[in-house]
Amino acid sequence: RFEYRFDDSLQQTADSLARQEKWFRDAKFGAFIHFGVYSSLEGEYQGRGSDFRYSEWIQISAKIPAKEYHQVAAQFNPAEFDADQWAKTFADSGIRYVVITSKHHDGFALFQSMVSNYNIVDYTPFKRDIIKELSEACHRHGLKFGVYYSHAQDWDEPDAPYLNQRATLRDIHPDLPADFDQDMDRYIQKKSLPQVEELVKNYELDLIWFDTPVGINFERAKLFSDMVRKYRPDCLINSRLIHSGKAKIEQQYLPLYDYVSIGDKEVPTTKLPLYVESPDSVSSSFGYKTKGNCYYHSEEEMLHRFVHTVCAGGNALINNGPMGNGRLDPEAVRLYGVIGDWLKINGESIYSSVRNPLDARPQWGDISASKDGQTLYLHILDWPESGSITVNGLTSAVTSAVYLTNGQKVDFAQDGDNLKLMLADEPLDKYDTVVKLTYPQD
Ligand code: FUL
Repeated sequence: RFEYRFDDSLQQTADSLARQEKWFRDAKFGAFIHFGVYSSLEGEYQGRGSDFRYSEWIQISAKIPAKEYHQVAAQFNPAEFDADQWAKTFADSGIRYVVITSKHHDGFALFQSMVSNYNIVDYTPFKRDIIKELSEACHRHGLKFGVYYSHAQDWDEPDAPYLNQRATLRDIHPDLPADFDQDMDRYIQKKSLPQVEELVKNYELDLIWFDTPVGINFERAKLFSDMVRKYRPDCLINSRLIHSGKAKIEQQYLPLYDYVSIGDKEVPTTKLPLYVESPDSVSSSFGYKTKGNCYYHSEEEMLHRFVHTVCAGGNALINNGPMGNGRLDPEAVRLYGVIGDWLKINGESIYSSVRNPLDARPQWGDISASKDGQTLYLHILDWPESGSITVNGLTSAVTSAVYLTNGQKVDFAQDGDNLKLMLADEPLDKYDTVVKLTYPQD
């Protein structure tokens, strides 16, 4: 499934590594939030659009002209939004950072903007700045805070290019003059660059998450990167500033951003040379969706996706789509809670861990390690009927093996680079029983 290809010779810059090490590499678990006008439509508009998997794409999938979408925006009123309650829920689930859509492709901003009045404060009856309230609440609860910003696509701006999968520019902007000449730089100068400036100047951002860089070349990417670095030198930038999720990473672009966002919902399965983050979601959509085709992950799938991502050497940024009334989706909260409860017992195998140092991913599950390499964490995801598992590729002698669940010893026998562990009859954890190996290295 994982199609990303990296070149092992790629090197991140010292600045990027330092920024990552401040908090990002230890955090592992982030909450992604897709919230906006589309949340109130739940994936369907006047009977159209529900077959498309992402509800935040409703303007395109239902071909809603900008003028009509503005009317929906003018009624957007998430009256029950409670930033403190959101942040507390995330923190209680072991989440360490939050990334929310400050402006998705529909062009509507969740923050007060002098650049465009098409924003939550100036355009809706709600009138409150969601980005401000949430950033403050997150920091109060010890969470890092970042924003998603769609810098290239903006369906509200005829000058912005977009991935018009289903609708054309003229479906959305039927009144455009026949000789309209699209000019991306005009859009960047007028809206996306000044809005990014507002974000980095006015909010305490720890991270900025760019997306779908259609038409973004080195020069354009540099404008955004320089703007962020100028005002917030510690703020992390993701690779979708210039690469789409599937693109090949090139060394020359690495100074512009700090870490690699892999494809939507991709779970890395092999160890990766660069630090990555997987934009995953609790469901098949990012925005809240109740109409048409949509499903949620099972508890087991969710936890296993999370563990594989961390063991491959990355963070899992797991999305929830809050509801149009401003409340969190209860099913998302429940799934976060499953990971959170598991982390309360097994957190040391995740936070501050590093990717699997051994050669291959084992059949029975996955492996993470402590930073000093002296501890291996065996995540047994598939409990063996045989009652034992083997670990291959060890380079020194294991001195102890215990279950993280209850601290009890696990019997083992090592023969050179192979270790055999004799397990209990039943898993100690429903989804991932972790065995901690003490593995002294020279
Ligand atoms: C994609 C976007 O088009 C989706 O709507 C979503 O934001 C996802 C994380 O990135 O490329």
